[in-house]
Amino acid sequence: HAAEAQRTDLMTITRHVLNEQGRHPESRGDFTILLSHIVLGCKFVASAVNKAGLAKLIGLAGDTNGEEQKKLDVLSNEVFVKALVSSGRTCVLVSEENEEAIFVDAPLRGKYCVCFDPLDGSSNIDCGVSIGTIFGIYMIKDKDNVTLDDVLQPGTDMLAAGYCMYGSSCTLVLSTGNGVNGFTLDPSLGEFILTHPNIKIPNRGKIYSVNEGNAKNWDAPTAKFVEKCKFPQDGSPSKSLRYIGSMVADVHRTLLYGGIFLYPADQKSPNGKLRVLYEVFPMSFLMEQAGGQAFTGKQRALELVPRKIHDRSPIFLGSYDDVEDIKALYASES
Ligand code: AHM
Ligand code: MG
Repeated sequence: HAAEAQRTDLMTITRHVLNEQGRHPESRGDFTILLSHIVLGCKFVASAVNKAGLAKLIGLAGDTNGEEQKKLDVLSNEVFVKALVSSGRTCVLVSEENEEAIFVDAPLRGKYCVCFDPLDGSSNIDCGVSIGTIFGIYMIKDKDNVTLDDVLQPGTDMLAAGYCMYGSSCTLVLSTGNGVNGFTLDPSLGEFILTHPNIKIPNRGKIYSVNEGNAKNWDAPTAKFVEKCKFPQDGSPSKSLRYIGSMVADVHRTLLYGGIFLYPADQKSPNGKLRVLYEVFPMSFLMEQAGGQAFTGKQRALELVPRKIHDRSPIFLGSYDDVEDIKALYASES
């Protein structure tokens, strides 16, 4: 029997984005360049995350010249800020790690704004649970007059969004507004290869994902929804609970298997926990592009207009029909 021929015709992420750009003859490759800098940041962080535990062990083993190990989230932020600025294609950057937006100096200024969480879920690092980088990309309105308003736009204005998950493998999921594609880092090549073309989320899922420890503070629709997941009254099977506490991993599973991810408002945090610009918007964009929905409890998540760069919002996202259910509960409430 013939051995399977070695596949050498690989669809790398760069090739994929160049192909997509072919559909826009007016584009001059700026987006491809920007993306290649984001990809470089992801590879750098992936390698740092892989070494994180080891560096600590070596440190414990008595490294005396004691340069203190930089915290991974701080390091990741530096990596992405440098990668984005040096691309020459960005003008405003919003990072979860920086209180103020970063305005890129004129000589390196380009037309894109990038909002990102360089290392989300970093409380999970020490136990080896998956963490990730999340990003959303906008275009400025007027290159000679760049203001904060260029990033305080509704999510519907985003051009592209994605995340990179640093887990048992390193996976980058991206949408440029034309569906969702997943790429896995081949460590031997150092390239992201298209492994999950045209991701579509199932219309209904069997999983709900929420921090149930907050249940005593939930509002009625959220409480009712979760109750129905556990004790369905319509004869449907009860759902499974999966909650990692790392948004990228929880959303990635939701995207591939279907189901719903919730970070609702509660009495203690009336706007929930997750940040609009670099958590809620990118993940909502991906969900819609994959055929799912994202809802805040009041409206379509992407139609929010953030007032401040670190604004938060409650979020319910995932399979189309599961999100319909929570929308119905909020509608009957009001
Ligand atoms: P972080 O930005 O401080 O890492 O927090 C964000 C994380 C998300 O990854 C995750 O969905 C959420 O916090 C979990 O919050 P909780 O521990 O309240 O369930
Ligand atoms: Mg975060």
